[in-house]
Amino acid sequence: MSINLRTVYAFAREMYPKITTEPIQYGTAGFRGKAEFLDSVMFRMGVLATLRSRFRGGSVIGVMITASHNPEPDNGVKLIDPKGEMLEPSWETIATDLVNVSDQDLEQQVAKIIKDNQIDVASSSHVYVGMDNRYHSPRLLKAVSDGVIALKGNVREFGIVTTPMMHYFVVSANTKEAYGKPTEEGYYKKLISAFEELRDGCLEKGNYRNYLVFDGANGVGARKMLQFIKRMNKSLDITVINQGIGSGKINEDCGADYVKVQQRPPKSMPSVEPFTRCVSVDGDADRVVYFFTDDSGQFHLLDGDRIATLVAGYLMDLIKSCEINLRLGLVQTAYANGASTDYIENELKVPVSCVPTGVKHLHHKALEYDVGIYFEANGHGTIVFSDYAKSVIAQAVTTNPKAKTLLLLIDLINETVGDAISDMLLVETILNHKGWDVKDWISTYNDLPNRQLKIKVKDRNVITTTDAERICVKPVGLQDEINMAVSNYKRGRAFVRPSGTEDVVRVYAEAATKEDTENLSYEVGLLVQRLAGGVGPELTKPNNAHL
Ligand code: 16G
Ligand code: MG
Repeated sequence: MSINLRTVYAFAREMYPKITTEPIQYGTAGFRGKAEFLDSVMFRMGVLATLRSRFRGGSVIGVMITASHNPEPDNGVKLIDPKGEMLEPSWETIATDLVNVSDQDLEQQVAKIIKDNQIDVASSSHVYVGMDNRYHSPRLLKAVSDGVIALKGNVREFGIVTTPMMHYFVVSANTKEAYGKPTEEGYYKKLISAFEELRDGCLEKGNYRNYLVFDGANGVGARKMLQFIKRMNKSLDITVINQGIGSGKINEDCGADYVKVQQRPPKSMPSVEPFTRCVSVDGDADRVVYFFTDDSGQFHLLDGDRIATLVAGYLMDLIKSCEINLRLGLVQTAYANGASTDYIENELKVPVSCVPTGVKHLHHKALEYDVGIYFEANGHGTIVFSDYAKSVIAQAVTTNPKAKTLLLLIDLINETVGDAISDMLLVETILNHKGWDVKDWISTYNDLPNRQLKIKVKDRNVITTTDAERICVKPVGLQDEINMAVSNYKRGRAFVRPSGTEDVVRVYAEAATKEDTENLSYEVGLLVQRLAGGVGPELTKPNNAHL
C-alpha cells in the first residue's frame, strides 16, 4: 500500500480547513469546544487514530464524538487505546500539536509523527468511530472517517452509541471477543444475561421494589435504555424520562451533572411516590447518580461516593464469604465527601487512596489492587479485577457456590470505563440482594453539606496544585489563606483547582452545616478572585455571611 501524504493536505484544505487559530488542548476528556470549530479537529483525529493503530501493530483504536455532560452546542472527541484505556499521555501531546498546526504545515506534521514514532505507514490499521446524538455529531463523524480514509486505514462506524459502549467494542475486538462480541447486540447480551442470572427470578426482596425512574438526559443513555428494556425479561420495571424526543435538549435541566451540581431533580420530573428510586445519567452515559424525594418533599442525592461505598461494602462481604483473600481498595478524588471517606476507612475498613480528577488517574490507581473500585463523586466509576483476582475467583467457584455471584458480577461490570447503565444494573443487583430501599442505603452515613463554585479568572493556569489537587501551590499564599478560612469551620475542608474542561477555576467546600458550607465556599471564592486574577462579577454573598 502506498500512502501519499499530499492526500491529507488536500482533504484538509478542500473539506476540513482550519478556521480558527485559537489554540486547543487535549484535556482530561479529549478535545472539547463549540461544534462549528471542530471539523478540522475531527479530521485530524481520524488521521491520528489511524497512525496510532499502526503504531500499536494494527490494534483497534476507538474514537468517540461527544461533549458528554456539556450543553448541546458543544461537541468533543476522545481517542480510546487498545485495552480500552484513555489515550497514552505522550500521544496527548502529539494530538495537541497535530490539531494546532496550520493546514499548510499539516502534511509535514504528519510526516514528523510517522518518523518520530517509526510508524510503518503501509501496515494495516483499524479505527472504530461512534458518536452521541447531538445534531452536529454525524457531520463530525464523517470528518473523522475521512481522516482515516485519507491514510487508507479501515474505519468501522457504530453510529449513535454511549461512550462506554465504544470502550467495550474496542476491548472486545482487541481481545478476539474474549471480553464479548464487538457489536451493540453483544453488549446488551453480556450485561443483560449477567443481570438476569444475578436476580435469579427474585425481583423483590425485603424493602427492595423492582421499579425505578431513569432520566436519560435527552442523550444516548435514554435511547440505549429503551433498547435494554426491550431485551430484558421484565427483570426491572423502568420508566424512562428525558428521552431526547421533541424539544428536549441534551443535558438541559436534566441529567447526572444537573442533578448533582444543582442538587435537585430534573425539571421535567413527573410526580412519583416518595422514596422512589430515580437515576440520572449524563449525555453520553458514562456517569450515573441516584436520587429520591422523601415524604416531606425533600430531595436526597446518592452520588458516586454512595455508589462506591455500597459496592465496596458488598464486595468485601462477598469476598469474605467466599473464603478467598483478595486486596480490595477504593480510589476517590478530592471531591469525595469527607463523610464517605470516614465511613470507608473507619466502618468498612477498606483502604482508600486519593488521586487527581480525571478518569485516567482513578483507573490507573485502581489497577494496583486485586479488586479496585473507583468512583468520582460526579458518578463516573467502575470496578477493575486483576487477572490474579479473576483466576482466584474462577478457582473458588469449584468449591464455593457463592463465588459464582462474583463471576457474574465481573460480567455485569464494564471494566473498561465508568458505564452508567452497567453501574446502575450493579447497584440494582446489590440493593436487591440486600433487600434495601433508598432509606436503608442513605442511612449508612450522613453526607457533609458541600458546595461548588466556578470562578472566572484571567488565566486559570496561574493556579497549580499538588497532593491530588488538595493543596494549592500557586499563587503563593493562597493556600495559607484557604487554611485560615477553613480553620473557622467545624469539619471544614476546601480546595481550588483549574478546570480541565472549562475556562474557570473550581472551588469546593464542605463543612458541618449548610450555612457554614455557603460561607466557606464564598470566602474561598473571594480569595481566588483576589489572588488569582478574578474577572467575573462579584460573588453573591450568602444571606448569613459574617464577612
Ligand atoms: C472530564 C473527566 C471527568 C472529570 C471532569 C472534571 C474523563 C473521561 N472525564 O469530564 O472524569 O470529573 O472532566 O472536569 O476523564 P473539570 O476539570 O472541568 O472539573
Ligand atoms: Mg460523560
